[in-house]
Amino acid sequence: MTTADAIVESLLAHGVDTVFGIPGAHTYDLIDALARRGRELRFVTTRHEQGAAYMAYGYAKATGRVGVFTVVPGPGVLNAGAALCTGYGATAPLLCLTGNIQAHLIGQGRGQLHELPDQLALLRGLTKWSERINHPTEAGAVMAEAFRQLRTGRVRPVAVETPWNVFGMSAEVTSVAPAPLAAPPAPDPAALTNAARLIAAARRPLIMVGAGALEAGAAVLELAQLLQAPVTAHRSGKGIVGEHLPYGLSAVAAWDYWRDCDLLIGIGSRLELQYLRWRWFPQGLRVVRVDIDPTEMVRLRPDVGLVTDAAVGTCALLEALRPLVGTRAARAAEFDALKQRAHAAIRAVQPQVDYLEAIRAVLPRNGLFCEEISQVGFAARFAFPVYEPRQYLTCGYQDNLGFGFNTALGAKVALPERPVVAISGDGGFLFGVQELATAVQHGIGVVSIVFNNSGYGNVRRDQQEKYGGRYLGVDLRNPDFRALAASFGALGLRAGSPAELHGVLERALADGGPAVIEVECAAGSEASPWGFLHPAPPQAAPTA
Ligand SMILES: Cc1ncc(C[n+]2csc(CCOP(=O)(O)OP(=O)(O)O)c2C)c(N)n1
Repeated sequence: MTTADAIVESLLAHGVDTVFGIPGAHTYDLIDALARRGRELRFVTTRHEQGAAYMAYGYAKATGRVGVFTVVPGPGVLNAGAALCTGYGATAPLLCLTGNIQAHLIGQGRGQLHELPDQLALLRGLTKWSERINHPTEAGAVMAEAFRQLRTGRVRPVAVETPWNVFGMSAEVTSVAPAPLAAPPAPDPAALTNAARLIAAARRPLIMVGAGALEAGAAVLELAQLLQAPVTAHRSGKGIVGEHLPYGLSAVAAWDYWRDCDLLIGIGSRLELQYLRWRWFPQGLRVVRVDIDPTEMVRLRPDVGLVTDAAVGTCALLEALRPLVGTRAARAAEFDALKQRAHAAIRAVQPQVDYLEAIRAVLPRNGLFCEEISQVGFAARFAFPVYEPRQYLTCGYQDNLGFGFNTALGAKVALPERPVVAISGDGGFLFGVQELATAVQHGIGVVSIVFNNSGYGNVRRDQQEKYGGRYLGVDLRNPDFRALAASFGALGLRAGSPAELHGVLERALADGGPAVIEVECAAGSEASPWGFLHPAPPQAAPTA
């Protein structure tokens, strides 16, 4: 078997069905091996490596399965870099397959095609784990380790590089089978007892969930019911306990509750909302964390930490708590009042909230919504309710422009039967607009809503508020978005108000193909969402 064949056989053995990417000389043997297995493995060619990597990210985030992409070494890897760091920050199982220059030339600096001084070091700086396949006999084991890394511990991208002349080299390949996976660590019994005691004694606990809890929804809901405690999320954990349920609180409603909270239970979450955004803590607050990553317990030390998988840890807590906690009086009415107050308060963020309500009204309950850093995207984090985990696709802490539309395409490739809507500003949309060609070529029916305020609106507001209105680099002269979409062969539409967007979005979703809807907003006309993302401390100004 050649190395390239062994890599492809390994992908199949690990259940991969789609590879995103762009071919190039170094990876021709890999591309040909993929072509020979074209019936089992779909290849989605993109127009930029950033697109390939974000699509793999969207595929992974929408499903929890490994998202695979292949790019040429050097510039191809660098072009994919923003998506790799997004995947690193936002807990995505991404596999990057790339090449390198010929094995005997690596590290010599002779200026070979696509050469980087030390590509493997670069990849290791962007991933959880990266390795080189030096010979076909190593291929099965390296790939199995890549998948083991993707499926154990904290989920983060990995990369495998193969020198140009090694892809086509043949040898006896003994196995491409998956490696056995170790069970997640069981929670420490003493810590479990301490955590249960703390939790049982708390009067007003708050449960905070993040991307690490995406598969723990049922257990988290049971914990919320047992404790009569609300559950909140910032962006990655949205939908784990949906806001349509009594216990699911938006971040704005949760901030209201936070004033009198006495225990924070973080499950699979970095607690960015509380420690970086709210930055105010009720007196005497205790913290219990459940996280698979032991370094989290050192970075942000809780009163009690359980190093384990989110579902395993939450189930263990439930078992330990049941004998300690009787039946508690339902607090649904109290939570409902918080929801109503939050709903009324966020209505000030216009026109974003009205547009988000129009989208929510049209997008079916099983639909996926992909945010992007923009005035509407920021508001979506607290004003766009979702019903299930993996329905709200986010870039996590990178907050990187350009991730949205391309990520939504990958999600739609993974889940073609589900409606997928991506929102962005005019700035962010043009970071990845070339993938409209991919959408049309491969029939990927994402509906993109572009809120056009003729500029990098968020920066414009910052320059206005913090730099006396000395604007630089924020005004954008845009294309005609309808004509742009049409030139690619996509549907181009326009909406001038939330009511109009309602009908236009219905039409675009019914059409089923790729569509771009432009929504014009006057420059600087959007209310700031930041008061809700970084609320003022309660003493200074009570929450809205
Ligand atoms: C990759 C990347 N480059 C630059 C930025 C800095 N940045 C943050 S918001 C923003 C403006 C976004 O403009 P637009 O997409 O039009 O959305 P708007 O704020 O106008 O709604 C910029 C440039 C970023 N977040 N990510």
